[in-house]
Amino acid sequence: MKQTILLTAACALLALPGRAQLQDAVPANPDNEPVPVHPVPSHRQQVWQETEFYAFFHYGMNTYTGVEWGYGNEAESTFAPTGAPDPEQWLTAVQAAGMKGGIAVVKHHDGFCLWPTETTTHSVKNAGNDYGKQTNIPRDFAAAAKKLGMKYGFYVSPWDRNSEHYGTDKYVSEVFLRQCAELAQYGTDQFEMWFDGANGGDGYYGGRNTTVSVDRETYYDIPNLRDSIHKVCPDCVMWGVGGEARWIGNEDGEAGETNWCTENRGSAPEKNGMYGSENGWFWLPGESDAKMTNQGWFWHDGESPLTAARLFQMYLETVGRNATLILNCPPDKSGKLPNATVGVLNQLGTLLRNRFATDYAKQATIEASATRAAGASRNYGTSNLTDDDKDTYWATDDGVKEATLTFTWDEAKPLRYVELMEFVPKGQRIRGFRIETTADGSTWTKRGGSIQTTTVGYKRIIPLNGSTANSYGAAINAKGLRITITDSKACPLLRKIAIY
Ligand code: FUL
Repeated sequence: MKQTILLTAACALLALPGRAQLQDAVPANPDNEPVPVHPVPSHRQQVWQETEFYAFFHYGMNTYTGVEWGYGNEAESTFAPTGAPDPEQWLTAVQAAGMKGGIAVVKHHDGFCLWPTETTTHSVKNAGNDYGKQTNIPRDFAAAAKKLGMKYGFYVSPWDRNSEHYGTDKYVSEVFLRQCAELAQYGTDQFEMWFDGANGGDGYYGGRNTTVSVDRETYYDIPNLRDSIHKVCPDCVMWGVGGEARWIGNEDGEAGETNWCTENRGSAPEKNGMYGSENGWFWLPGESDAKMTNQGWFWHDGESPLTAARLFQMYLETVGRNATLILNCPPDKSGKLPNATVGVLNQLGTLLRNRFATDYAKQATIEASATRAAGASRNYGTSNLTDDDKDTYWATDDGVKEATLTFTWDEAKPLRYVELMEFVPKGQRIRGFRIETTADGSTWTKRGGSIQTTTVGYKRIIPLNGSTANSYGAAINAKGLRITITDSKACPLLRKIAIY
């Protein structure tokens, strides 16, 4: 009955004389914009992906016990920093390396909370010294990030080996969800919450000393949690269990050369993490977590940082392969990053700045074999490739899935890298391309060695000499470089091309 009344009302509305005017007021597609290729990213996923390269800070009870996974029975007094933990020092050091933000572990699997939570006594409130008692990592981390103009987020472990309630509904509603809510008091502009996949197993559990198994898909009431977090923190991507970004699946800082931002949510991330799925139903971009030191996630005595050259290679194999890179930099017992770590982060920053200093695409004459017809207030010309505007892009007409972009210079330029970015708000499209250079203007040589030039996605960086490990060898001197898109799901849309 209700439906009949609604339908009748709708028919009456359609018959109103104003209807034709309404249609005229919204003409079809004045800007001749390409239709999206679904799935497409949400606004918060777009904002998140722009962060590209950020830090992980594993610091907490394990820093003082020397283990990677605390059992949950550690005395609170064991947390006794030898100085005041200093998130501003952490973030300043990673900013120098070119990182745009960071995620601080505020509770690991051992359950010890690095802020004065109301949900448990297992927190800094009962730490072993004054430095410990005054510690409040989420508060100081968020404040430092805001001061430095960086993004921030928190890692709060769903698995809690300390809580007597773990495994029951009470843990979820009165401990875990409340902890997530408490963290929002330190800032609602968090860009990512890390919900780790390690869940359930043996632990102290308030003295039960037992094994608890949970089904992580259902136990944490994730849809409800996701909705509640988004109401308070609208740009916060929920990683992992939260289902908004996927684990690349190795912890080596290596994404697949072919890497789709699309995935089927049911697929085990462990299986397909490096590559995504070309025909995935969800926008689920990859994040690669990796360590910048040679031991665990937490600081261990005798640990040393990897070289800046190795970290640069990780950057090429993650950010340069359509993934984000979250690089772990563990503070030591003083609550600060050691000098050796800070030194390597500085060197990495210098490498990134120097190697991507001069963008020769901006000095080139650019010709396209095809360009989409302009609309009333938007054009799709090649100047959009080099204007540093993330909202403009070069495109071809609908149905044109192959095209060549040719960059030429009067004088030869020393070239090493090509960076490509698709305009992903309308979906990831490109599935094949080729890069060639010419020294004399007539003979073209394929570049990139045996690297698969399949997907582009948000960002792809191709070392022209074909090696991510030794990408900064002799430059290729060229008077021309051309990129041929050989296959695309629909007309290709490129937001940026840079040539270094
Ligand atoms: C894993 C955890 O179990 C490790 O301890 C670490 O936090 C890493 C980033 O994620 O799943």
